[in-house]
Amino acid sequence: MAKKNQTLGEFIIENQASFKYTSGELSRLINSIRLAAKVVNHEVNKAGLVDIIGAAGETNIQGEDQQKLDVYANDKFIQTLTNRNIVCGIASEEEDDFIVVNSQDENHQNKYVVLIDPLDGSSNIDVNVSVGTIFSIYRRVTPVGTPVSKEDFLQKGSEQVAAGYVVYGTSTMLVYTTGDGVNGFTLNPAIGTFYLSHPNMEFPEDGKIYSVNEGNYIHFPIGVKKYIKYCQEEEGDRPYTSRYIGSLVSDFHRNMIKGGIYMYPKSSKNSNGKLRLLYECNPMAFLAEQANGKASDGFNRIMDVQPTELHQRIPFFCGSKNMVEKAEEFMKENS
Ligand code: P6P
Repeated sequence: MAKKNQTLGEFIIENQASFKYTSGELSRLINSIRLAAKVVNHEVNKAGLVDIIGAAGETNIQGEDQQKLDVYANDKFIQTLTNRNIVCGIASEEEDDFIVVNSQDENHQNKYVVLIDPLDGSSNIDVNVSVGTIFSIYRRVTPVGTPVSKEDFLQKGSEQVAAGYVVYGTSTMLVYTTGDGVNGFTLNPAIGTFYLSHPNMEFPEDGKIYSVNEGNYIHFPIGVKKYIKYCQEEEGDRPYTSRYIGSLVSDFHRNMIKGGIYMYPKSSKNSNGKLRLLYECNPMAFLAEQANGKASDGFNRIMDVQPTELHQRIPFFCGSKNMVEKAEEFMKENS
C-alpha cells in the first residue's frame, strides 16, 4: 500500500513481494533507473550553463539531430543499466540496433530487457521546456544463457513487467508501474531522494484538455479533423482547452492529473504517425491503462499490437478513457 512521503527506496522494498517475479532483480533495475534519472536530472537542470546543449553534430536512426543531452542521457542510462549487471539487453531510440549486455553478463544469466527513449522532447532543451525519459521493461523470452535476440524486444506491450517515465520539469518526477497501479515520486534535489508525492495516480474518466499539433491539421485523417472540431464546438462541457507542449511525457503527465487526451495521429506526411511503438507508446499505454485510462492507434489497443521492427512508428491516442473512446468513434465513422 502506497504511503505518502515514503521514499522510492522504501516503496520498492515494501512492494517487492507483490511483484510476481520476486527475485529482487526488478527492484534493482528500478533502483538503477532511479540513479540514472538523478544523474541526467543534474545535467538537464544546468543545460543552459554548460556547453552541453545544442546539436551533438550527429543524427540518430530517426534522422533527427542528436542534442548533446540526448547523447548524454543515452550514455548514462546504458552505463547504469550495464554496470548494475541486471539486464541482458537494451534498446534505445538513440541506438540503431539493440545492445547485447556482455560486459557484466557474460553468461547471459540476466532475465530483463529494457527499452528507453532517453530524452524525449529533446527539441525543447534549448528553449527551457520540460523533457523526459521513458522506459519499458520485459522479461526475455529466449533461453537464459544465450545472447539476447531481437524477439526479446519485439514483444507486445501487454507483456511489459514495468514501465515509467522521468519528467524533468518544474520538479523532477519518476512515475512508474509494475502492473499494480501507477505511483509518482518527486525528487528532493537537496538530498537526492525521491519521495512518494502522487500515490495511485489515475486519469479522470473525462477531461477538458486535448493535446495535438494542430499545425498538421490539414494532413490529418477525416476522423481526427472531425474530433478536433467536436472539441472546439460550444456544446455541453465543450469547447475544451488545447494544450500541447511538444513533449509527450509532459502532456501525458498533465492530462493524467487533470484529465485529457493526447493524440499523435498518422497524416499524409507521416503514414504511421511519429511516435515509436516500443519505447514511447507501449510504456505510456501500460501506464495509461494502469491509471484507468486508455491507449489506442485510433482503432486498436496499443498493447495488443505485435511489433515487427525496433523503431516502428504507430498513431497514438492516449488519455482519459471517455475522450479516447470518443475519438475512436470519429475514427471508426470516417475510416
Ligand atoms: P511535433 C518529441 O520529439 C516527440 O516524440 C513527443 O515528445 C512530442 O509529443 C512530439 O514528438 C512532438 O512532435 O511533430 O508535434 O513537434
